[in-house]
Amino acid sequence: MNKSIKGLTPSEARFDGSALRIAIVHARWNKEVIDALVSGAVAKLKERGVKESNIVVQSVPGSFELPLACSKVIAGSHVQAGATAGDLLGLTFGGSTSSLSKPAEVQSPPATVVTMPNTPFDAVIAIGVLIKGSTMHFEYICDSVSHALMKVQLDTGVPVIFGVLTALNDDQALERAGLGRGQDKGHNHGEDWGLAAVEMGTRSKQWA
Ligand code: DLZ
Repeated sequence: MNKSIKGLTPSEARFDGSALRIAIVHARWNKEVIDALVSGAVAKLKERGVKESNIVVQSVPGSFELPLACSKVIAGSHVQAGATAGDLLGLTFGGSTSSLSKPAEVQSPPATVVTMPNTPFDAVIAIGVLIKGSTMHFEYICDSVSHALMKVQLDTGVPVIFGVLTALNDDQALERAGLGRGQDKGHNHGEDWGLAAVEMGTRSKQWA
């Protein structure tokens, strides 16, 4: 059997993630696959030196919610000092609950709020798993989410890594998360997305 020519060629450069801050925004639909993909991405981020404290994980219900959440998370990294991106969304990051009772200076802002850069995210990884059903839902969501995620990265200048599986059935999704049911478990694409985030986060700093 001919070996497939498909696949990602590793970069010749080894990118150092130790100075990067990366957000992962993931959907909760099809959680078994999502969990493996998120773990794969986090493992590669850490392998490339990204500090655990600089990896922020945020969840949303489904893939359709990913573009807005990514956009808010990116915007939230530029809010007033003392607030976190989580404060902006009023949600949870990386296991630590961002308080709804915000620091005093954020609860009672001065008359003129000076927006100053907090620590911005160097890249965001959007992770979702869409599995085709019997209606056109899949086609509409795949199309709108991929276009919207592209728009977020072009509008903000922050790399958004496209970690959305668009699978025709459960097996395709499982295999792309390294969870295949056959002898060949497949490859965890989350790992590629972690590496892509480090590469694009580093490069976009250089290109700035
Ligand atoms: C509704 C829905 C369906 C049917 N399938 C998926 C899916 O396979 N993967 C996914 O991430 N989300 C799915 N959703 C949820 C939508 O993305 C979205 O959360 C809801 O329509 C609410 O906006």
